[in-house]
Amino acid sequence: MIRVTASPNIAFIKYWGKRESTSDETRNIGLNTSVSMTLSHAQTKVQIEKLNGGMAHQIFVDKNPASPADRAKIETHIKRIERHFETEYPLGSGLLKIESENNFPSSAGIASSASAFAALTIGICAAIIGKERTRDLMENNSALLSMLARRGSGSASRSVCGGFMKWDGEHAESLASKWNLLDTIVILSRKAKSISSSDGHALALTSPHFNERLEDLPSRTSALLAAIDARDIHTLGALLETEALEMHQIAETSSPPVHYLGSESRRLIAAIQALRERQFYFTIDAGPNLHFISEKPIVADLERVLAGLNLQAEIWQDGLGTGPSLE
Ligand code: 2P0
Repeated sequence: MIRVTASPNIAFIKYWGKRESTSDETRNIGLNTSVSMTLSHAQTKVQIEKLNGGMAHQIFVDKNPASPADRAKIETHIKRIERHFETEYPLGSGLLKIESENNFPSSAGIASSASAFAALTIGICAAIIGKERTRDLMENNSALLSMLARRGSGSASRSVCGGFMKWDGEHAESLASKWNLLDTIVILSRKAKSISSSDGHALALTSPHFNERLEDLPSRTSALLAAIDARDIHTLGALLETEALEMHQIAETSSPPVHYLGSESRRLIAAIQALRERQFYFTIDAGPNLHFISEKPIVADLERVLAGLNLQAEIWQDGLGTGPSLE
């Protein structure tokens, strides 16, 4: 039995817009460098067992048989990892029973495809090349795992290690910082988004602001990396907010436009921006929920702001994680 856990990551500099690709090897490469923090408490757990007989892999997601779309993505992922190792391991993985489960609420603004494909990549590798060699990759060649995970889902390239990750091109790499930041997630809505991230990526290039964003990003990214190194929460926070609002501006000015933020998200953003002194800063994924990054716990502050706005929300407390595990 192979057991893997991996956590999602929250992007500080977003992956939004992909390079054109004509092969599986070049799938899901961002047009810009992105930077993220891997979380801790939110986790995907993947359990993999080799089947003795049968005609097909058995795949379960959150205890139910995988949807045809999820099944196709996971089967493709097994094949691409088998292909990668086929010279040394021509027998591949054999037929597998794969069970994937999230411990966090779905559609909560926590990117489940990142943790799922990071965990699946490690688990499928273990089924093909064995646990010992996979552990060796986790310690000494996370770039290979990151590259394989990326081809399943771009953001998964940043979930194969803990801490902070920088993804540029084929794979992501760990940053040295161990700054113990918190991510307090305010879940305003659990409605599944109407436009998938993959469609959002494709539409991003139609925004009239997209090229300007690509020009601005190298200096924003350098400044953000320097703020992480210096543990400067205020500089980091200002950059996080600019970046998150810009990603949503790109989405909203795409043709057709993509609206991920709802009126409640906007009211909360405005109320937070109006606070005179604060130690916490927002970032937002492709959804209506807000992530607040801080050094100290801020749940009480957020509850006060939410109460003042008469907003109902669930709060998920998370923070910097140490990366995937394989048993
Ligand atoms: C990110 N997002 O950097 C950005 C910010 C959402 C908002 O990466 O098509 O699910 O599987 O490569 O990784 C979401 O995109 O897209 C995403 P695919 P993915 O985290």
